[in-house]
Amino acid sequence: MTPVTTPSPSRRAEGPSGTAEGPGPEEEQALQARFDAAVAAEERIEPRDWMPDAYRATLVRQIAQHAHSEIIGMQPEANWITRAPSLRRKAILMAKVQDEAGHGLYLYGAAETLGVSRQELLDKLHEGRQKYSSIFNYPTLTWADVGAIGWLVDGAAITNQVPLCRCSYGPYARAMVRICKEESFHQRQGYELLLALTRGTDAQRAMAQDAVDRWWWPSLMMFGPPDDESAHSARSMEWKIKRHSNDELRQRFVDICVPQAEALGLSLPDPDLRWNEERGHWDFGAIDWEEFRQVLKGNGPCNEQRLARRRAAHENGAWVREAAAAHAAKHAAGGPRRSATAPAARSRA
Ligand code: BYC
Repeated sequence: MTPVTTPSPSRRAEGPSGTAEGPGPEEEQALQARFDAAVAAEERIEPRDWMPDAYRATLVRQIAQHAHSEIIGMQPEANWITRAPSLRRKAILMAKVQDEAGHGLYLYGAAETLGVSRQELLDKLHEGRQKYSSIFNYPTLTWADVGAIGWLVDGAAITNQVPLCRCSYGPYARAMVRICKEESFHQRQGYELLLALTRGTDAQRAMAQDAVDRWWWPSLMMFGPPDDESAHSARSMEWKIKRHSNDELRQRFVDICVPQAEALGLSLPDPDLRWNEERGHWDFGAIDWEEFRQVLKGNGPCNEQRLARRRAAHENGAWVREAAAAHAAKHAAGGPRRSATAPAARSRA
């Protein structure tokens, strides 16, 4: 990872000649030039550095969508916690679902460094004003879906997210390092689960194949629309938020999955899948972009259910937030007295 840079005063929002209204046009130009140079030099942009409004807005949009995806993504797999076939599988699945909650927290934290509050972002999610990943609007019909999600969905997530560890915005890049390590464990557990099924009975093999058949195409859609329809890619790549285009990462994912499917003894549901010697990549069939558009519009198989569940979870947790706020307020009021007694309390322990 590129070393983190300490913001120099000239990169800060309030420069030496800055006013309460912000920098004047000349100073703004200098700040923009400094920002461009920092991005070109692979330096990290940090929260207190000056940044263009559109860069900040793009980051808030992407990080918020990413955070929402992590917490909505807990639902399809949590559906199987009570029905996991063994204590070992249950413990693994619980740990994975908990990890996704943690990823959501790191990402909401990263978004907050850009001047938005978590509450504001959650309100937008609950009101359908911000998106989450299309993939979580599909149902988990059998136990094998847990394996297919781990192998394909987490596999796609890693392919997309490893380059985000080099994102130009420091807090997002650093959050991604830990997330990717955990996603890598998730991907392996999915692969191992499918391997166990494919080495099992005919019914287990059929269940694994059926899950892969249903999750393959939605996993390819996770990478976003094709490059020529991707509204944000060019700008995000200029700013080094994104390092590769949607189609590049999708191709990388297909190339990784084909040999893994062979090793699992499973087929991928695409008759057009063919090795292209000239390109050095696997060719694959046409993606149903109309399905993708419908899912984004809220018409996927589980959109309503996912949002309703999320809103209910938020409402049911109101008392925890209120209690935490009351606790914090109480301790803030009694802060100095508490710190004076703290050593004595420790020595009695
Ligand atoms: N689903 O210009 P584009 C996980 C939207 S979490 C829904 O290419 P961009 C996991 C896009 O937002 C997985 N919407 O956009 C969790 C934009 O709409 P707006 C989440 C999508 O941002 C738990 C419009 O389409 N990963 O893996 O340059 C358990 C045009 O697209 C989707 C991340 O969020 C989609 N699939 O590129 C297990 C990674 N694709 O905002 C696993 C971070 C596109 O204009 N995000 N849209 O209304 C990214 O890397 C990028 O945001 C994307 C899209 C590649 C997803």
